[in-house]
Amino acid sequence: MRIPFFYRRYCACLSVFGGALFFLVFGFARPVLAQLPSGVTKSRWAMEDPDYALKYADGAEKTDIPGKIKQAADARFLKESSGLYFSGGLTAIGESSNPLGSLEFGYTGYWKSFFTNRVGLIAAINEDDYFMGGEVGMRFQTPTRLAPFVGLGLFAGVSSVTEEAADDHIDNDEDGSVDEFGEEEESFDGALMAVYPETGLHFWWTPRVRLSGFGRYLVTTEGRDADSWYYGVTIAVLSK
Ligand SMILES: [Ca+2]
Ligand SMILES: [Ca+2]
Repeated sequence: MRIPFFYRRYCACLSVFGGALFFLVFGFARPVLAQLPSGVTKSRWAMEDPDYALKYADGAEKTDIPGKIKQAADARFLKESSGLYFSGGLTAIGESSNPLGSLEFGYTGYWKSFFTNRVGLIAAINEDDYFMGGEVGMRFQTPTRLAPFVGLGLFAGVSSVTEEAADDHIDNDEDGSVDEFGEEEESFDGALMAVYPETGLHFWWTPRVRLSGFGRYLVTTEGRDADSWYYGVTIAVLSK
């Protein structure tokens, strides 16, 4: 019996995304998230960092509320730190209702406390489609513990995209039956580039471990039909 394609797709995507999430949490995140977020009980949250510790050696007085807020938010000490990041994400190319699970890893650094750039590798797959390649990007953020950011990135790689084709009166897969249930055609296969604006939020779990969520809009060389949203979560471990 033929398993309905949307069910197969759903399962394939879930397994990729599930695998990514599993790897993210148990492979990379668990050791670095083994401790509670810094500063649960104290507003001087980043005393592990020598620069921060020096700056706030004399903490704000109990009654100095603005001072307390400042030291609880300040993440300017991150300037010139860098390290590895690892992401899991979910995207769908163009009109495909068929999301791809993605994995991404690379290296990122803080040139300024409010400016980062990165270089990385990305692979996204589901049962039918994939894209993989390299990417570079930069982001501007507030130099704070909880930090909204905006950024720009560039992806270059290869991709294969399959679309549903059950209502175009063509036997796309040449199996002798026209527009059978679940018929598909390969709409694209080859080099792919995309630029993307993105936005998201960082949270410093500890002065070294950063969690992020982001949304990107991929504007591809395959035309506006292939543009897509890409959502992901990232963990990064940085040091000076
Ligand atoms: Ca057919
Ligand atoms: Ca067809």
